[in-house]
Amino acid sequence: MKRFFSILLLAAYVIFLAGCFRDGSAPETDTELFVIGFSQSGSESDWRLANTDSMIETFTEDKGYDLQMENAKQQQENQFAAVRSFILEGVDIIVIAPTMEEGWDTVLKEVYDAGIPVIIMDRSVNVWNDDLYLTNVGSDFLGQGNRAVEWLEGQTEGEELKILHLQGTYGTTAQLLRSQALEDGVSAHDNWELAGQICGDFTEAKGYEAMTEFLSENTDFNVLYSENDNMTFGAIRALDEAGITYGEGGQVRIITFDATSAALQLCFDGKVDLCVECNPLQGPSVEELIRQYRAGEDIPKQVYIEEALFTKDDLTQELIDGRTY
Ligand code: GZL
Repeated sequence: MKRFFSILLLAAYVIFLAGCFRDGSAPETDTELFVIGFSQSGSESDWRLANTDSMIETFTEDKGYDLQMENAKQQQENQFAAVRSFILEGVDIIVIAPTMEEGWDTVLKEVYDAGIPVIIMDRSVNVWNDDLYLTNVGSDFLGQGNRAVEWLEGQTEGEELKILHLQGTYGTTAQLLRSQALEDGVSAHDNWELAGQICGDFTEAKGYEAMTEFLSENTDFNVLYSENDNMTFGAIRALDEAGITYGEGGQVRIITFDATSAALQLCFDGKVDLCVECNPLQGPSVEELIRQYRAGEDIPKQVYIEEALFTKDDLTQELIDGRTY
């Protein structure tokens, strides 16, 4: 009789164990990867490609991460779809490099209700309640623009300035705040005026198209304030075709944002007057914030990345060659 109950007990134990692995998945172990759903806004610029590389190089499997990246091709709807797929997948955290600032309330509420934390990287989102995300790590875009305006003030004491404003993708934080800084600067100087405001969508091709179209009607400006390097590269091509000189001793001073190595080289060669750095290497900062979150530490709602200004005097060929983007 005892033998019978032993067999019965053993049978019950075997059935119990089978139930633990019903779905065939292994039990949770400390070797399980931390899954990051990353919605990248696009591939529009050298800056963006470097930003993507920084995330891929930081969140590797041998460091315990499973980085699942979706590229939105600069379309916010694609980001919403990616975020919703991350919710369904039950990732451990979602990182978003947003296209536009507006429009995020609904999908971030869905993430919030699913209990998944969100880190906003690079630009910002404008939502009714910032509890919908853990933190925003990125650039101080208004500070970038204000430093560019201060530099221009210092370079052109009292000169009559006609500024052509080449803007990035409308509605992105980088465009909104870099534009605000210039518009505030123009309002504060009676001897400054905007020769025009055109949009290059942060790409070289559209920067070239927008500049070419503008130059067909107006060449009366002496400053180009271009909201990223790739648009600047396109604009320079259009200036060359129009026979307009720029940079050191040229008709047009050029201010450009991002400080990619190609732009720094133009600055060092006297073709561009000011490079305003916008640091794309944000993977390590995001990783540190994730570490703080997993450790239950307090996290600031806004974290700014260190950035600088470069003129020709600040540059050496060695510095440029040593840049990673
Ligand atoms: C800045 C980023 C901007 C870059 C552009 O953080 O949002 O978008 O300045 C990029 O190069 O397209």
